[in-house]
Amino acid sequence: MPHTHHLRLFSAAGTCALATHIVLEEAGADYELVKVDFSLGEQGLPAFLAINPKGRVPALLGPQGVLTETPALLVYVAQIYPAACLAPLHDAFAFARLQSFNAYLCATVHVAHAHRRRGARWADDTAAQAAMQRKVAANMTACFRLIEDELLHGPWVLGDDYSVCDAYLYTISGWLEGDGVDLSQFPKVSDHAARMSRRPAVQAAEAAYR
Ligand SMILES: N[C@@H](CCC(=O)N[C@@H](CS)C(=O)NCC(=O)O)C(=O)O
Repeated sequence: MPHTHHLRLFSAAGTCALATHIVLEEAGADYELVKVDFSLGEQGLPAFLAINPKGRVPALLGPQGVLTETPALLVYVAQIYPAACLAPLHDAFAFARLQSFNAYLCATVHVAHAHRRRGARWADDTAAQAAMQRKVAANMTACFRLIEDELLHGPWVLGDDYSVCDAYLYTISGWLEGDGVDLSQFPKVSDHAARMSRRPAVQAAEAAYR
């Protein structure tokens, strides 16, 4: 089947949208990058809200409409580019494991991280926001202890086969230093990040923000 999926990825530097960006590069997808400038608050302006009323990146615009939420985008790209082998598409249990890993990053780990700079989502009281910030390093450490010991099978997240989970893990593990977490306590995650950073797809995606 010919690829007729011209895609536009709405992304911003230093965000979770890097995961989808890496996966589009891995797939050799036909896409263009649209950068949303957070320093100008573009994510909250009407032009972007017309694309994604959530005011967040990533958003992926394709021929059938806009998709949001990283786990959905990652699986979508893996499914429309099956030849790239970015997900175990024909093994229900392995595919559920992939979804489970991505759901954990999206709903638990990313949200734990967001308490550092986005505490205003949960409390107006500045003292409460500061208290949430002080929990970030401990919560991220606990999340990555679980990833290191239980979830990252090695060498890739799902074991021998590289998948979209790896791009997502790499993206979020890149936030640890800024969150005050020493990555050296997680040797498998550190080694994973080092291997990821050498992949041409990762280098191409990262270069787009420099
Ligand atoms: N659950 C969403 C989270 C998206 C999200 O929160 N993106 C952040 C960047 S990492 C964002 O756009 N923040 C803009 C803002 O809060 O104004 C996903 O996984 O895609």
